[in-house]
Amino acid sequence: MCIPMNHPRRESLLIRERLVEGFKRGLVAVEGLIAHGRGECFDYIIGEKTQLFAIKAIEVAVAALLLAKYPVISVNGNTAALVPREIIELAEVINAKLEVNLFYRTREREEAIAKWLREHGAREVLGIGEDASATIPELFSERRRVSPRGILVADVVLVPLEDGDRTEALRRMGKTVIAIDLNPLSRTARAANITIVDNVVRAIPLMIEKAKEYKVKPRSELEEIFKKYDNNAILQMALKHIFTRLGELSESQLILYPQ
Ligand code: PTJ
Repeated sequence: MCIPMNHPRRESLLIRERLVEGFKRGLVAVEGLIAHGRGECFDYIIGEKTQLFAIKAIEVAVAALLLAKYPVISVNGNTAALVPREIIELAEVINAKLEVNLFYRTREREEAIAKWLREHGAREVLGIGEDASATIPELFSERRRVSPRGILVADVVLVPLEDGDRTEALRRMGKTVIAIDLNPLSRTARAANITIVDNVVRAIPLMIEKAKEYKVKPRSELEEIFKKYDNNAILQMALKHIFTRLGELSESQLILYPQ
């Protein structure tokens, strides 16, 4: 698909194309295309830029990941299609494991995602086939199947683009959950310990940058950053931003051309 260089929605359309390409490669579930549309809508409303509430959450998320004994990044179809190189780099910088975990799990798709990640430089990808032999208690979706070397034993789990019930189940297991979700009202966003309300394509590169910066900080400083955090305040900030932005827009000139 050729998108003209001067198309006013070029960036957004290019991201959409990555999803479509991922779908054609067997990485993205058909439902993943719908989920992306929901995300696009929230991104439009937020202003398609990383806002302060996301930056604050990113800082704390990175501190939590660097403090973790056993951090794991959970990868689904959309994340693999949108930011394959970036999640691998993030995993390397913070020394985390990568685990494929799918809501619409099929053997073909988990293997296609693992292959895709390996082609992008991943050395180890957990959660494929028999490796997903452990179970998250009280969870009935396919997401319950996890690796005993990965999410099962992780203390901090990063879940980009999640569906809420697993976040809640992981919290019940005592894990720290970091979500990236453009919808500040989703169950995932509300159940996570730390919610980054931003597009995964912007959030992950910023997390890599922050992780490189924070890696040299003493643990005590990272602990201080983590301890002070209030996720409810961050979600409130995100909603207030949407509210204010829509309020301002509703009083501005919206038509592009005079009648
Ligand atoms: O690959 P699978 O089988 O694990 O399936 C993945 C999807 C995303 C289809 C599955 O987890 C799902 O159905 O998710 P939901 O319940 O639709 O939730 C996805 C959330 O991610 C929604 O709140 C969207 O607003 C949000 N979202 C969509 N695209 C992005 C996003 N958040 C951040 N960045 C995005 N690019």
